Amino acid sequence: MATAGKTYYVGTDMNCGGACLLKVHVKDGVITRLETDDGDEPQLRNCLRCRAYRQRVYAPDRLLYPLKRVGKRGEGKFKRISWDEALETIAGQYKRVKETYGPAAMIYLTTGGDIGQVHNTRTAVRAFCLAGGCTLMWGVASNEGWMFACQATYGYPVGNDHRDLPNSKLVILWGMNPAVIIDGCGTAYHLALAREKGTKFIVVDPRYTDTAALVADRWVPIRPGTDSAAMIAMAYVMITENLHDKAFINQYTVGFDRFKDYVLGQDDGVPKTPEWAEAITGVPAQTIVEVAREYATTKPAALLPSKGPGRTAFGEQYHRAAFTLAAMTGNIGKVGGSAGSEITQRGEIPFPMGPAMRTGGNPVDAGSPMRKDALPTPISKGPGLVARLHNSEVWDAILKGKAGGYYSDYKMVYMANTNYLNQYPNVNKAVKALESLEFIAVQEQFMTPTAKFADIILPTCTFLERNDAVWGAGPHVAYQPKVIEPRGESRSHLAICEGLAAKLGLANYNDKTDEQWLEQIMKPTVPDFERFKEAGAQKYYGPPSIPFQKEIEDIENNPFPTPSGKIEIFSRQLADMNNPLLPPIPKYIEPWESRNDPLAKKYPIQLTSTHPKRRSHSQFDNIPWLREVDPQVIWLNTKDATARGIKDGDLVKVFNKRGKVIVQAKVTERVMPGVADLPEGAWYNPDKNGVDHGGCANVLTVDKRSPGGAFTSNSCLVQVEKA
Ligand SMILES: Nc1nc2c(c(=O)[nH]1)N[C@H]1C(S)=C(S)[C@@H](COP(=O)(O)OP(=O)(O)OC[C@H]3O[C@@H](n4cnc5c(=O)[nH]c(N)nc54)[C@H](O)[C@@H]3O)O[C@H]1N2
Ligand SMILES: Nc1nc2c(c(=O)[nH]1)N[C@H]1C(S)=C(S)[C@@H](COP(=O)(O)OP(=O)(O)OC[C@H]3O[C@@H](n4cnc5c(=O)[nH]c(N)nc54)[C@H](O)[C@@H]3O)O[C@H]1N2
Ligand SMILES: [Mo]
Repeated sequence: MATAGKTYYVGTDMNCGGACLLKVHVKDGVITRLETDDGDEPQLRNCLRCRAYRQRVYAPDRLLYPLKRVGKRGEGKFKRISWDEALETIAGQYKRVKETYGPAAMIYLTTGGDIGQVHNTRTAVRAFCLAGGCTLMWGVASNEGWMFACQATYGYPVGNDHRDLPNSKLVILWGMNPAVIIDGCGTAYHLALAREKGTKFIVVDPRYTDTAALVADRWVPIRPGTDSAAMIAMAYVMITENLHDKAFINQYTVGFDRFKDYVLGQDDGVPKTPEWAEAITGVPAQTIVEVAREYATTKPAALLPSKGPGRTAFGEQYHRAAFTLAAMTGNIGKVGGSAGSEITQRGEIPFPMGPAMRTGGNPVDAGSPMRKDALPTPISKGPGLVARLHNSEVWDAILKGKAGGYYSDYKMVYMANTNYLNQYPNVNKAVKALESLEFIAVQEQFMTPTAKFADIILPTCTFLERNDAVWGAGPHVAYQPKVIEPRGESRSHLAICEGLAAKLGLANYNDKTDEQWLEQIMKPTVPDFERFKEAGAQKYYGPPSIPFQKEIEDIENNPFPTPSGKIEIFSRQLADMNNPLLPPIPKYIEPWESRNDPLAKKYPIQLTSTHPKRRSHSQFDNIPWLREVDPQVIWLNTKDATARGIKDGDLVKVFNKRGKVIVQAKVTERVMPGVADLPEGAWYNPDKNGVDHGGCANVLTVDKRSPGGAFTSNSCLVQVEKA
């Protein structure tokens, strides 16, 4: 525990992917000041959100006591109750629902919150699995399309290591914005190092991002959801100009000829020329030709596609196309190259599992068959089960149940580490679904739009009020010491679930203190645990890890874990599914709600909802300093704004058939015409007519998953008018 005037180094975490290092000054049990890593380079420096964390810990609206709803769902009227009553009620409701409808009727919803080793989203999963099971989810909002594409192409998912950036002669940041997106602490620093070394940068993004402003030699604006068309046309240029690496393709891949037939139009009569792609993507054919030539002739070159463009209808095709280009240029497994994969890579650090990860299996999963469209790989084992609900389909499943073809009827929801109503598509449908449930429990730090629908709220403490550790893509591991006592009666995730487990009658839920767990988890990684605790972090300075290096250096002895042992440009597993929406080679498939959709006549603007600078999703939306720094606005191109009589700073109405949002407009050339961007995560704040004044993008998004499981928030048509 803190003594007066002490300083701690604390690994941070709020599902931004950072795990940066915060320097916390504590006096008399109170946090007095926050700074950041001031140790050796590369430093794990915090961004604006962590610098404002003191306002989060001491926020006047922190939830400090267990609460019971006394008003209507969504109204936000609650009264204080005891922990005993709160946990007793939840355990009683779970038992009732399980006995009346079966365990699948209880859905556990979660995303990230803090992803510590001891306190995380799995603590409640363990309790419910031991108590009889519950419905779990699949379809990670971040990158399910990427995961699917990795399984099909490489057999397992691997990201790129940002320490390798300065080794590239050319980097193509495809929808990647690391100046804002802290998905791996220090990526922007490594970008800057590469820039200093003379690496060339191309940024492909509908927006002129902060990253483009920082490093781009060339900005290529592209219509959302059309990236696979641009990539396939790049392949056309490489093939017809004989620029592809035939030796690499022959040695390491299977099925290139099938892809080539499609690209040249030999199988469907449509050659995928740059002109073909221009009509779809809005990128001039000449630009596609130039980028293709540059990527094919500069060695080594890293194509780094991010998750954003994959969060579209058929998003998995974009990832498959990127992997194919990386193979065609022979950049996979090479220093300074890339597998065309994401940039988050935790390198060589072991990632042992915390206590709550050991669920012992979910009885609901145990009885379930596999989905027909799940790949038969070990990674699909859980997520591929019919019993799992896709994150985009929860509201529909709650409203329709078995009658709608779902695995169960659903009666109860337990939510932890998520602002689910706000963060998943179609908020107006969510409201109806949550209103229809028999019981809702929420573990929260704040009265979020989701918490307002709870019957019972359990107050959770922040990472500064409990002991934990985090793994980061520095790469590094960081300690999270408890620097102050939990505020009010708030508790850690493990403590909450320990209490819940007791009420559920589980004797074996937990037999160790946080410290004992930590020591056990950390030992393989940090042999000198005491020194690690003092320093706050262990950083890895060695050479970058290169994805698939061992496979490429010696494929005979290190085959890819695919059926062919090679990189599968053509996937037999996908061919066997016989699903035209999951083709065996990467293809461009016209997304729903694209600009060619007949719906575009009524709703002509393509809406993206990017990840915000001042928030981690919806976290920090209520923090005054951050609201001041970066107000919630919709980016609108000057041309579109002028045509609608909208001026910079005007309030506008953004709407489609799913909902309506009133928000301020930022009129700018930094987003291409026909596209608008409303960052995700602003808190839903409806008036009595259900019109949102908070700027919540998911009021507008479609609750439909892509065939491979990708989240589709960036396939969304809207109209914008002056409010
Ligand atoms: N500051 C901050 N950092 C975060 C988070 C956060 O909330 N805030 N969240 C973290 C999490 S959990 C995740 S999953 C990652 C998400 O990381 P990303 O998915 O990379 O982030 P986004 O901002 O959604 O998208 C990145 C870029 O893609 C562009 N884009 C959108 N649609 C398309 C498209 O169809 N084609 C192309 N070419 N570009 C497109 C956007 O304009 C944006 O600049 O970020 C992590 N880091
Ligand atoms: N339209 C649109 N929607 C999106 C996205 C998008 O790009 N566009 N991105 C999606 C992605 S990639 C993701 S990962 C999801 C994120 O979706 P969520 O995880 O639902 O979003 P958060 O706002 O991070 O919500 C976490 C909540 O957990 C609470 N919480 C409870 N306990 C704790 C704790 O111990 N620690 C912390 N830190 N928080 C706690 C926080 O107060 C907060 O309300 O959103 C998805 N939604
Ligand atoms: Mo995410």
